[in-house]
Amino acid sequence: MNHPFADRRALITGITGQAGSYLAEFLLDKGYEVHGVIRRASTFNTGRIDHIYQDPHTQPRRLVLHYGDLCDGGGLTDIVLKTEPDEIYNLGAQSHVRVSFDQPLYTVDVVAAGAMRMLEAARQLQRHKEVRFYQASSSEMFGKVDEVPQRETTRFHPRSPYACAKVFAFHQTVNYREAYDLFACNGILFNHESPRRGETFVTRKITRAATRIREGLQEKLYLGNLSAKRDWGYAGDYVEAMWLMLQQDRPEDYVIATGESHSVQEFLELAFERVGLDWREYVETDPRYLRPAEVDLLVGDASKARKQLGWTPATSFERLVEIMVDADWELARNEAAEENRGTSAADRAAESGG
Ligand code: NAP
Ligand code: F7E
Repeated sequence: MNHPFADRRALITGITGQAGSYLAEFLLDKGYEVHGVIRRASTFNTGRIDHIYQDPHTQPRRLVLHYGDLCDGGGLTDIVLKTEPDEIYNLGAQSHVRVSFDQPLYTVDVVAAGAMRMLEAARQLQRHKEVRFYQASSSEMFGKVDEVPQRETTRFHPRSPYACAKVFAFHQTVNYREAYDLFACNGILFNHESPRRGETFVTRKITRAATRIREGLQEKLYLGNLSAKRDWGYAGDYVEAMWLMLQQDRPEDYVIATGESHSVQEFLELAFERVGLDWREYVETDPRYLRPAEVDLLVGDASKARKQLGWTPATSFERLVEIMVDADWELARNEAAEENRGTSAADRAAESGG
């Protein structure tokens, strides 16, 4: 099949994460050769991309993985200069806001200095080849919001080490665009979720718990602040916007959001309702999940992206909850079946004196 983008190469940091895995699928579908930076870990961390990683002996290889770390500038530069990508997507991050209060300096190193290391590597590549750069900026930068809804011009008021680090990376991306003429864009993405969301983020924590409780695998769900409101979209929709930003004539920054805001409690209600349970019987609050400073309300205005990129979200809030609950329900049913198989094998062994 002849792909219009078959001669394009992309490099993704954070390819093993939620958004990185959807972006890799999206670019491979378009015909790109995709390179990803992965961290060496003591256990496998490629679960979200195993289904698109071909047999290494198959030629040509369209997905290639490289060991690297956003804390290691030399290694990143080597990867960028070796792979010579047309497009770089910097999605790697310590992305958990609550954890950033426990590990502030590490978070700043990965998120703020890490973005700068990638920008520097891109600047070096640009000396002999044009390259376009996407920075994964975040609605968390708006923090204690100055206006509702938030748009590209809304003042930043970050409320966590993570958000402060993202503000630094945002400004450096603009600075490299202005100082070095690098084609660099910030996508200011509001929360995006999916069945591939990490299990300690609130949406996935809820859908895992609701379905596990339904299948008798768990009794309670402990949460923090239920009144916080977020603009939740589907991660699969949002990666297209990242790509579209790098296909424009001029590099700019864009808000990507649904324009709707819902509370954590609304998410809870819908998720438990889908499995036929009343959340009030199972949810308890635990102060461990509260944050030293909270972001109370986020809702984005993506009209610039709609007008200039032609991008609109395809998945509603209600549908997003359904997609996540249904995927986790299947997982929970499999876990329950596995547990029963384990029990009956043990029963059989006991009966036969084994
Ligand atoms: P995620 O699931 O937490 O994925 C983070 C990725 O970064 C993983 O691949 C992780 O690798 C990698 N990573 C972490 N530390 C690293 C390091 N030191 N060096 C290299 N890679 C490292 O995050 P996501 O939800 O896909 O989000 C993608 C990006 O968008 C992040 O930058 C996030 O901050 C930003 N963002 C997310 C949202 C959202 O709602 N999801 C909204 C706005 C912006 P491992 O798999 O090895 O841990
Ligand atoms: O929290 C509240 C919590 O951790 C959402 C990251 O992708 O999106 C994400 O950051 C809300 C907060 O996501 C629990 O206090 C209540 O108000 O799912 P979250 P986040 O902090 O919005 C932004 C855009 C990013 O850029 C980040 O990388 O839910 N909440 N109880 C809880 N949150 C968690 N995690 N766990 C709870 O038990």
